[in-house]
Amino acid sequence: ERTAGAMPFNENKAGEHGLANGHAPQAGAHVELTDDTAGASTLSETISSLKVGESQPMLGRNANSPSLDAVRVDASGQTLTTNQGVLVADNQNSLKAGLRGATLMEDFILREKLTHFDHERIPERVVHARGSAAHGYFECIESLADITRAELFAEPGKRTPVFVRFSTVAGERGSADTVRDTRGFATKFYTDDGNWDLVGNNIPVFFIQDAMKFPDLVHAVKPEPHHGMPQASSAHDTFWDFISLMPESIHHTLWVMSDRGIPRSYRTMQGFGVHTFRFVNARNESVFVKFHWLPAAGTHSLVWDEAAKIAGADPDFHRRDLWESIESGLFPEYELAIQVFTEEEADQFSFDVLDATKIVPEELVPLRVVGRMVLNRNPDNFFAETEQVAFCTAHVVPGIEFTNDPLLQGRIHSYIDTQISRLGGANFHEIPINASLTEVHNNQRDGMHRKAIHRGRAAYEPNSLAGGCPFQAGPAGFVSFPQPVFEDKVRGKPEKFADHYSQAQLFWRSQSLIEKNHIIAAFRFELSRVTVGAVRRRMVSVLANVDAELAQAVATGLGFSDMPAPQPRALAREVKSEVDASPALSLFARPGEMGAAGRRVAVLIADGLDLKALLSVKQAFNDAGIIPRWVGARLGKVTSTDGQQVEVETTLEAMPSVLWDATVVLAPHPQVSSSGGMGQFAEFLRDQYRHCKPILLVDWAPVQMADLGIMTTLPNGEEDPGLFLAAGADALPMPEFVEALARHRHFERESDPPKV
Ligand code: HDE
Repeated sequence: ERTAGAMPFNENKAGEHGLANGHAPQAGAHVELTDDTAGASTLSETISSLKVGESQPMLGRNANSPSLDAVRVDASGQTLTTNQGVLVADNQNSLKAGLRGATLMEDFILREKLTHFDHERIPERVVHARGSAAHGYFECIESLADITRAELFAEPGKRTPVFVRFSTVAGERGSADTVRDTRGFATKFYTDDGNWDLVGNNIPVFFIQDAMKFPDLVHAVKPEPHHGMPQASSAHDTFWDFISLMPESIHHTLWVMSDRGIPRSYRTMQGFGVHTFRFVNARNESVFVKFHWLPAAGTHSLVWDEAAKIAGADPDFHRRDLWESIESGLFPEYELAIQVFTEEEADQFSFDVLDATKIVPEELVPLRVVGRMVLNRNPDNFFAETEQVAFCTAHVVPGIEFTNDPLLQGRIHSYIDTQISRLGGANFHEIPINASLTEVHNNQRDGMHRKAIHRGRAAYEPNSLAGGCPFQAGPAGFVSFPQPVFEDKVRGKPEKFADHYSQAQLFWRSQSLIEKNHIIAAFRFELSRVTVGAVRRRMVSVLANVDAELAQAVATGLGFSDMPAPQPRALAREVKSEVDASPALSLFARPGEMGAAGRRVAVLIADGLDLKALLSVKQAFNDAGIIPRWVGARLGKVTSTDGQQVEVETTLEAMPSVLWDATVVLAPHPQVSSSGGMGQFAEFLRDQYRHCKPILLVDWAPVQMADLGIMTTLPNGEEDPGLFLAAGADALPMPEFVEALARHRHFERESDPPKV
């Protein structure tokens, strides 16, 4: 029975059951968050590893754009309102005809809340749906005024705000980060002359040559339409059916089957503009240009078994890595390099520079580093910024122009078009993350969600009623390069486009043995998932045109009893590349200048750990910018040999082996086994070993490792350069271990199939 004034069921919700005085909910109380580590008495307070990735991005003025600052909202200390600004008294209960009665139509507060919720989702991007982004700046380090009038390249030291979004191509918005795929690398430069979007990828060539084929490609790689599978994977029939019938795609396919398709981090992959673009200077002279992003952290990748396991252990692996490195102050950095050549030079190349399935080898036209980009701030809100950002290849500024690349020409249309449906109308440029820093003045008006309030009555040009404003800029504005055009209207391709193999061969020849083995294994995996035998054979017949050994190895891997004949080529004559091999195409060509900084190391602890060793490890890692965490079998505390307690920060279960770049085991074998987690410890170490990561074991005997199946020597009898055994805290080989970590992986121990 209800009695006025009786205690409500839930003390925190006084209005529940309508028992509060006169049905009036109490005024909300502001609750201060407490830090639950305050007052902690264990040693972890002083020796906890570097904590990164708190939920709130770093504060500070938005370095990018005042338009973002103007719309940043912070509800701290504020009272709840409706969208009309009316204070909400009760956010727990709908308005009812009596406590057990029906909800009233009149409840505009409930209806507003539900209606807004019902419309929270927008269509995801048709490709590149899964992505993560960051703010930062681009800094010019060499004036390019002689070749382009683009003002962001005008003088050394000039900084331009940027917003960069990285993505996978095929997966849906909630798919895993580490799947095998090309990665998007899209940069919006908020220049003083308007926005320039460089919408690139981490692979310098594309699958197809003509925009006409893009919907076919995407339909082939996306989940098959009848059952909606597989998610975020190219390992299925329709993809390989299409690819094996489209030999122009083989060059890109080799890249994505290489370890470039499974990067370690967005910080460790290159970016490419892919197409040939045009620079135009103030004298209206033009050169061709290709854009390259070179990561300061070097180019590093995962191994396939690891990537597949990470997809389960932490589908947000790359998103988290980007977020946490920015929060911890280890800002991702890239150099911008360009390749510049004239139209006359391009005409002499063995390939067509308008063909996006071809690179310009660095050995033919060297890279020139002209700027650097630093990503130093996480977005405040994923939806408002990362989801709503609209990259369009049509967004160019004076001095940067398109070429006739038929893929690029199609993109100029496609991106704006897709934003109109994705972002709900033609005014997406007004969404703060998309707004240019320069003022926008034109006679475009109205449409869904128009934000600008235009004054005056003349929305046409020419006009006299508004004094002719806004008036056209003439030569100060965007003037298209006057390229002569004098040919027949035609559907077709130039002859050089028909050479599908010479650059695929160049790529293959330029790979190290390790990389070649990984490519073979990737083809084997993907094609093993293909259920139609004829598609598998057709694909091998394409590979036979690239390299006989490659084709044979894949055929053997697929259990073929005979080799299919090479697929007939579109171009009968052999094309000789300008260079025999391009060392720059190897992933190992650019280890980066940051050493091991930013790598994550699991420090496995259990009772009986040596505290002195732990402190030395921590010091060495701090000095090298390496991020350690104390990992145990269970959360709680472990006791060191001298009776001190150390708090376990995460567990073998919560953060399994694949999430770490290396491991240090600080407790001796018997303690590790008795900590109750030996099964997980063994699995953890085996995966570290199998994925070729550095391992340091303190106070372990080789025989104890052998029990886990871990060899201390390589198959050829030499010492494993990534495996360290140390006797006690005074003998820790920290410089050597850090060096081994900087080498990233020790593929010398790899075997196919794996021994461990
Ligand atoms: Fe895209 N692409 N693309 N693409 N693309 C999109 O635009 C398209 C191509 C790339 O983080 C879409 O806003 C066509 C090459 C990136 O928001 C869409 C063709 C390259 C991103 C679209 C291509 C790219 C996209 C989907 C062939 C590397 C993500 C949603 C003519 C140079 C940008 C959207 C972001 C996104 C169309 C080919 C890179 C549908 C028609 C080549 C990085 O407009």
